[in-house]
Order: sequence, then structure tokens, then C-alpha cells
Amino acid sequence: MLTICSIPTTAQRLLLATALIIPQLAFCQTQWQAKVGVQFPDCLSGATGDQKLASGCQAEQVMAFVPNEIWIHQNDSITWTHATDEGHTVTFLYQPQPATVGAPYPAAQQRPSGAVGCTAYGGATSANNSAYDPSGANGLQCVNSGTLANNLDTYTISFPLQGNYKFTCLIHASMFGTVHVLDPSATLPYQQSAYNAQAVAQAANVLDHLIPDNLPSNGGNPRVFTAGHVVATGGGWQYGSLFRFVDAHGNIISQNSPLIVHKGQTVEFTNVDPVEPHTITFGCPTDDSTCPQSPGPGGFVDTNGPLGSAGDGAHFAVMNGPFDPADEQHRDAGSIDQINSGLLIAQAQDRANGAAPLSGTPPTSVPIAQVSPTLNRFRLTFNTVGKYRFICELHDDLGMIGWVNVVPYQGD
Ligand SMILES: [Cu+2]
Repeated sequence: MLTICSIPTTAQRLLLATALIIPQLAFCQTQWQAKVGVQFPDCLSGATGDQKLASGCQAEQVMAFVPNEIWIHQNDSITWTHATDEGHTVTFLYQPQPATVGAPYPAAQQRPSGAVGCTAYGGATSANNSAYDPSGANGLQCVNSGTLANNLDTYTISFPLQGNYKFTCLIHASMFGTVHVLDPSATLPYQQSAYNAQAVAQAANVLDHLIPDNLPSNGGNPRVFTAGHVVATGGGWQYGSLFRFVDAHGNIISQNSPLIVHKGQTVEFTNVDPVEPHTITFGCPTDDSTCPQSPGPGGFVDTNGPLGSAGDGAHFAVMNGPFDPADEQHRDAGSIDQINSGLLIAQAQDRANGAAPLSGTPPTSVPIAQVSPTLNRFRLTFNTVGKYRFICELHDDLGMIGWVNVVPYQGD
């Protein structure tokens, strides 16, 4: 916490005197510190996903503003330090306060995509050190940092108007915090040292129970899970995700510890993360325009076999080969193999706050009875012996990479 006070100039003193304010009062602005996103273990920034998988670095991602509720004085500012390799934004949308206590709130801005951001209220992104004031009289009605991509990027916002403001990340819709901007004479509940401790405790709380205790095994067929955990606080929602693939015992799958299946077996991949979407992608990723089909990570693709959807909503595909497991790493003009689950994602009815988890998709509140089967699982049958590397297209940069060893039955 850095407090800067300045003695008023003669002109300011005259102005204050006419407003019947004690002219000796100094102007003080406190600069508060907070974090956006945290990762554990925090190591190997800038390394490849394969290196992060091998070392375990950055596996646990905290999708949260910590602390996620801050009380400050009018004209104070807050500096958010981006503390992870996963991109986030710090975004205060246009949220007018009611003119009088008890009056209904005027219409607030709908959650936009990250690219749209604050376009309707200035530029899509806002300069560092912007002032946020939904009235528009003393600052910007909407402030958006844009994507903070690099570890230790910082973004500072000042608050010239009193009020209670919710803020969010335009990449992760279940990630909220609140800033209370109080009268300069108000007593604040916490000092910076208390917020530092809260940040550590909140991140630890988010990472608790990332993997459920009772992942179900499925008879003879192997299963792969992705997992996460949502937490609610007074300041809003926050959550954590394990950016790794785990087996039915909760063990992380890696190149040294692959999932081992027999030829002809079907592996079921299930996303039990309540918020974060993932993909199961073998071969050429669909977010790469040089691949045979590049509809983006939402695309359901199998370029080398039949594909379809089961009655329970799961996608399925067959790995018949020939398939080059190194395709995704060593791609060339001859790369044709591509199997992609599409987004495996919890439906609105299954998410804590009902918000759409992806930037740009509208918030939803859907009655359970009207929702189609949840697409959170994918089944892939392996008919060819070999070692297969797969990725989550959204999170492979952080080490979300898996390995399957398909071995023959004895006597095959
Ligand atoms: Cu993912």
C-alpha cells in the first residue's frame, strides 16, 4: 500500500475554502495492490507445454481476483498484478448506480466478448491508469485492461466516484470481484497487509478439492477426467481448474505415466470441471488454420474415421489409424490426422452462477427441463497399437497434454 499525499496549492485552498472544507486538509491517494490469477507450482513461465507437463509447473490455475473484495477511499487506485501464464482481463463494465437509495438500478452493460470490451463506451480496451466512473463525469464509464498475457503484467485503475462496483474477467465469466469506493472520511476495514494474507488464503481455498474424491471408474473401460472447483465469496465467484488430465484414481496422466489401454478399447473422456471448457484433440489442432479442418476449438472433427453423437449427448470417434502420434508436434503438408472432441463443457444449468463460461457467449439461465444432454464427455475407440499424444486446445500452453499407450492383448 502506497499513500501519496500532497499539500493543496493556493488556488485549491481557495476552492476548498469556498466549499467550506478545511483548507489545511491534504489530498491523499492510496495505491492498493491485488492479483489477477495465480498458478501453482509457479515455475517455467514461457516454457513449452510439454516441459510444463514433465515438470508439473502451472498445473493448478486459480481463476480469481485475490483478494476479491476491496474497500478503498474515493480517488484511491488499485494495481492488479497478473500472476499466471493464463490470460485474464480486469474489466469494469458500465454499471450505473441508482440516483437515490432504494431506486431501481438503471440498465447496465451486457457482458461483451473480450474483443468488444468497452467499445460502446470508448475504446475496446482502456489505457493503464484509467479512471473508472460510470457517471462519465470524472472518468471512463467502462474500463477494460484487455488481455493481460504475461506473468507480472500490471494494470492500475483509479476510482474518482463513490459506489460499489462489480468487476470481471472477459475471458473467464465465473471470475468476479467487488470494489467498494467509500467517502474519504470513512474507516476502511482492512489494510494492505490483511489483503495480502487474504489473497494467499483465497487462492489456497480455491485450489482445495480440485479433484473430486469419488471419480467413477467405468467397468472395463478406462476413463480420463478433467476437474475444477468453484468457490463463492462475498465479492463474487472464483474458481480453480487443474490443467491436466487425470485417470479414474485422480493420478495425473503424462508421457512418463500414460494411460494404458488395450487395442480395441474405448476411452471415455469426461470434463467434471463446473466451469472451464476443455477439448480432447489428437493430431492437428482445429485452432490451427494450417490443419485440414480448422473450425476452431469448438469443432467436432474426425478426419480418419466415423464420428457421431450418442443418445447421452457424448461425441464419439474411432482411431483406426494410420495415425501419426507426432502429428501435432511435427506437422507438415502431409498431416491429415485430426480428431477433436469439440468443447467439453458444463451446461448453464450445471454452473454455479449460470454465466456462460466463454467470452462472447451470452449469459444464460436455462430451466433444467429445456436443456439438451450435456456435452461433457467424449468416447474414443483405439483400434491401432501405438503411443498417442493429445492436447486440450485451450490449455496446452500450460501443460494440458495427455498420453495414451495402446498395447496389444497378449497373443495379438
Ligand atoms: Cu483445457
